[in-house]
Amino acid sequence: MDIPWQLQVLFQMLLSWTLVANGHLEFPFLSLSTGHTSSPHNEPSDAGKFVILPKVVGGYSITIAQVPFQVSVRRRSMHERTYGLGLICGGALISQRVVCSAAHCFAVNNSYNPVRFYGPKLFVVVAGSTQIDQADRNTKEYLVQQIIGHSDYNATTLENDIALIFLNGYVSWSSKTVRAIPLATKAQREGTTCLINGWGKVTVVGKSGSLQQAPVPILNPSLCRAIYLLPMSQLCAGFMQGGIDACQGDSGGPLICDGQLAGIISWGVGCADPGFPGVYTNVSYFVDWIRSMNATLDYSKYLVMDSADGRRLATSPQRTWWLALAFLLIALSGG
Ligand code: 4AZ
Repeated sequence: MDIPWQLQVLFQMLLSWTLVANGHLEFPFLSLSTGHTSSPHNEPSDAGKFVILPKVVGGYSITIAQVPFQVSVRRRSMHERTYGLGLICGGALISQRVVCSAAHCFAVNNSYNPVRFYGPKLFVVVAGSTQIDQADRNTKEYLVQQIIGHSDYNATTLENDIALIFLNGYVSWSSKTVRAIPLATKAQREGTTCLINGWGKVTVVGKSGSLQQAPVPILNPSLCRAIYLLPMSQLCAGFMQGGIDACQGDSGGPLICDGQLAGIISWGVGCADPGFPGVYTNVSYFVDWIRSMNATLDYSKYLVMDSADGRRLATSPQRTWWLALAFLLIALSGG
């Protein structure tokens, strides 16, 4: 039986009150921790008390072949030093050159409005990989030509938390583990079970090196408004009882409903805590924005990167020159 949203709101209010009273409610941005830190969360003496821990997101391992549009966005300097390090956010391929992700992943300073976005050279995008720290022959890596963060991205409310990553190269569809996902053009119905993926935190201490997935139902917009004061450009999904949710490091990744990109993992209070579902950018609200931004992109342009260490990168111009030279030498010595 479905619980009416009004009852869920009542439950939510009671729960929030209990959490605040016990000092377990923390907002990532407002830091509303009540400061009752004297009661240690993990002590055996807490047994029997109502204690909410940041907990396992509650997903399961999948392979990239199941979600071939999923990419990771990484800090280039760390990635080039140690493969697997530098995860910033997730993202979803929506065309051969465009990844859709969250604006907050690229914001220079997330506490000032209007926000500025980092330049493209700081990032790499990795597609076709199940493990964050292992590349195989299906793994493709791309430098970034341009980051387009939404100009009305609000670092306080996280409204308009959407960004397009224009890749410095075309994604080939030759690999079965790299594909684009279509955009959802219509709002999702409440109760639709959607999927989230990511390499983000699975426990309070650890990220998963292996791609995780979890199902989350779309919640009633009035319930989302009551919990988080969400506008139409955001939606919330998950379980009021907690246990399954996106978490830090998953942001920017896709919320997939009926095989379409319906949301972008954006924020929430904690992870998988009862009463606080995940908040997502409502992609159907931004389809016109995505199309108009895509129309501004110059598809003939490629950044020439200045790093000497382009060996891992599929689009490295250095590698192309070395290959050309090698072929020339072989041809000359053979003839
Ligand atoms: C984050 O920090 C984040 N539980 C993403 C999603 C959620 C919380 C935090 C939702 O990237």
